Amino acid sequence: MARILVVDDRALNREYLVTLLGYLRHTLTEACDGVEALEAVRASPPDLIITDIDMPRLTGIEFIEQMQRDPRSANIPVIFHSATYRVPEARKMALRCTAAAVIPKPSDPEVMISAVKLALGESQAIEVAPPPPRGWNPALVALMDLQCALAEERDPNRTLELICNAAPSLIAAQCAVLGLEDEDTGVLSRVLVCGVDASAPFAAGARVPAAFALRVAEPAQRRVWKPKEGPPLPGLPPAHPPVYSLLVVPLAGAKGNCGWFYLANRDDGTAFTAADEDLLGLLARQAAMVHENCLLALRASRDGLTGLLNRREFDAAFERECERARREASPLALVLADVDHFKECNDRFGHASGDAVLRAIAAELEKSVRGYDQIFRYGGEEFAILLPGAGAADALLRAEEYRQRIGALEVCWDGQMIGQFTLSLGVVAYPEYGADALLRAADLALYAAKHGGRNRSCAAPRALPPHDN
Ligand code: GH3
Ligand code: MG
Ligand code: MG
Repeated sequence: MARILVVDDRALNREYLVTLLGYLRHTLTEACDGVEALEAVRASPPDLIITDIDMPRLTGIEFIEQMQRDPRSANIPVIFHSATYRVPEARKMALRCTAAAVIPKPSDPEVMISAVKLALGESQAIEVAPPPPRGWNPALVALMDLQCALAEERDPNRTLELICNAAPSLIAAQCAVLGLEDEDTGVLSRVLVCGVDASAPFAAGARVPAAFALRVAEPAQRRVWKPKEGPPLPGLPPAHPPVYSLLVVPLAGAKGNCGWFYLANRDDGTAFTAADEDLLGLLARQAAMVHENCLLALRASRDGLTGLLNRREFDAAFERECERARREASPLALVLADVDHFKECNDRFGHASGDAVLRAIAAELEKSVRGYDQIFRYGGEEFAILLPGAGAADALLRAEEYRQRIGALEVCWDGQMIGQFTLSLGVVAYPEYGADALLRAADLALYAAKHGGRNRSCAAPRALPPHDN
């Protein structure tokens, strides 16, 4: 029996295929995205791959492209098991794949079984994609399919990717580009692309050319078409692939435009229609809403002055990390850091200078924490650092490094040096202290550092007062 690799980011979809094909006595392995799938293929090439298209990290199309570049796996047959709105794109890709079939989700078990038999050379004829039920508009089916996928997606970044990736299939175009702009500076904060090289059109951190910005702003210029015999459309960045038909819409959020979304080169070579514009406008409104919600969530989790994660985020992360440490029986360290004699700075130079100092210290600390460690603004001039996997001795070394870096920091404000600052730090670790006692122990350690003369790191006392444990 054959070895079949099933690639899908949704467990339910994998389970369906594993159960269905398991009955036919095939041996099934699973991967939940393109990266995992590539690793699985390299470790042991299967006889057949059934892959989803929209997946995090590496899409099904990118996975197959990479896999086919390797001669050892170039001839493995592939079945795309794809959301309806990605089917046109998958069909294009299928033309380049070995013995590929494209089956829209949700798939009929019989259709899937015949596709597998055909791909494995066990049968000849196959009806791969049944026509959509009579009376149903395929574009409507595809749109409903996308809406279902969006409704299930919790990760806002993935939601934006889904919207961007769906657009060229829904409106039959060569490529889609979605740009998110910083609301204050107008600089591109993020660019998503589908069907075009990510580096080609617009780079994050750049500004769009004035002529393009005008198209976004002017409703009359949002749909343009030029005959293919003539020069392509002007006003796009120099590295942009040639464009003959363009449809661009703004991402209209509640507080104004937060970017734009365009499709280039309608598949049939004609101009984009008013209906295309309505549909892209609908997707753009959804993208704008997701983006705005994302910004709101980001703001709710960050401290306004320093930009560090705030106290509420600390409480949640602390609980999560304690739980993980307990479950995995791994250490977890907590460092509390308090700026020494900070009040004097406010008193001497004013509150605004104090704010600048806190920002500078926070930025330096943020640069100092490593890998999986997380820093939070715990209170006024206090910071908390969570170090998963670190024991007390390691954390004490890290605390000393924070202390030295802050001690070496020279803070200027309003053109004048307002001096150097020192930190007192309290260090504790699980499992020396139980999760319930960690915070109190860190407080006591910090207290010991203050009373020991400040500008130092102290470990927690060996035993807490009895009522704390
Ligand atoms: P110690 O070495 O004992 O920690 O002395 P300290 O002066 O740092 O401690 P204290 O608790 O007496 O004072 C903390 C000061 O931090 C008082 C408060 O106004 C100031 N502070 C807290 N949050 C902020 C802030 O966001 N901006 C500014 N400018 N000051 C703040
Ligand atoms: Mg202080
Ligand atoms: Mg304090």
